[in-house]
Amino acid sequence: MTRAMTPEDRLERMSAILVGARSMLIIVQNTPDPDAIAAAAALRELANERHEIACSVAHSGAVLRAENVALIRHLGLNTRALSELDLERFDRLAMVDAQPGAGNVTFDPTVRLDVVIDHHPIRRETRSARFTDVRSRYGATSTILYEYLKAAKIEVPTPVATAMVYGIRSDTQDLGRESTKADLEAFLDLYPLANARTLGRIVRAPLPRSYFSKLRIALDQAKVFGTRVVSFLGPLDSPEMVAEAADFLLRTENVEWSMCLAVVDDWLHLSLRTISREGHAGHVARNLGGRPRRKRSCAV
Ligand SMILES: [Mn+2]
Repeated sequence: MTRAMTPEDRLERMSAILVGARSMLIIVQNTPDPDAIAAAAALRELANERHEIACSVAHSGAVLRAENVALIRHLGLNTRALSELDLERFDRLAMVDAQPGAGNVTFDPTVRLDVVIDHHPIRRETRSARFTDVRSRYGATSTILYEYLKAAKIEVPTPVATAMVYGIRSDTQDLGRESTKADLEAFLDLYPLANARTLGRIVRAPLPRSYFSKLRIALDQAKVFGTRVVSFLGPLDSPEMVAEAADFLLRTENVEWSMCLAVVDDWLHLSLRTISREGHAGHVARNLGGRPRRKRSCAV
């Protein structure tokens, strides 16, 4: 019988892939959320401290949510546009909190990645990566990365700890949903290292007035059908309110599913949320998208 892999085993396996590199590009989903941003910062910390690898973080879309903009600024992360980068210039390519071929990341899945660390269900394209650690049981990728930092005995700097606490909190809805013992342990270890006041400022980052006018449209247009609430926001200049309104409307009494839609630059953006454990909102959203005849996008 083979012994289960320990965090130290995993660290050594990943280190074997990273050793000798001078530079690494860390790729995250098109519109990175707090967990993706924190996981990228944590991998950068590990690669930096343990291997002296200079890291860049890249994604394809724009970061629009005020909280995420504030988090990136706090970390001093210089995020780059993936399409403007020559991947050949980096010694290593990593992806965190996403996988090649997934709908939320615009990335050629035939490009071989060196490292993939994620907590979504494993994808076929991921298996060609040189090192993969995909644990779909986990509530957050930040939790997985924390195990590496701990195994490497790296003292997590305050901004990174603050980001990781936020990443775990937001992906698990304050540890109330889809979280495991590992998420709670990582949270409890990281919380004393984080800056709670800074986190409070990030979570409640100032919102532009346009946020409230879009929220008003979402609320005005919301229609409840039994246990479902649907809102079509019409044409918008940016898509972030689609997901925010879907989150917000899911709190409607007796509602189990929320769906918001908007048209941005000829793309139909759709966000689907459910409180149902068997709901599989991701699968449903993909089926709704159907075959792309015209431009479409699924922001799940
Ligand atoms: Mn995540």
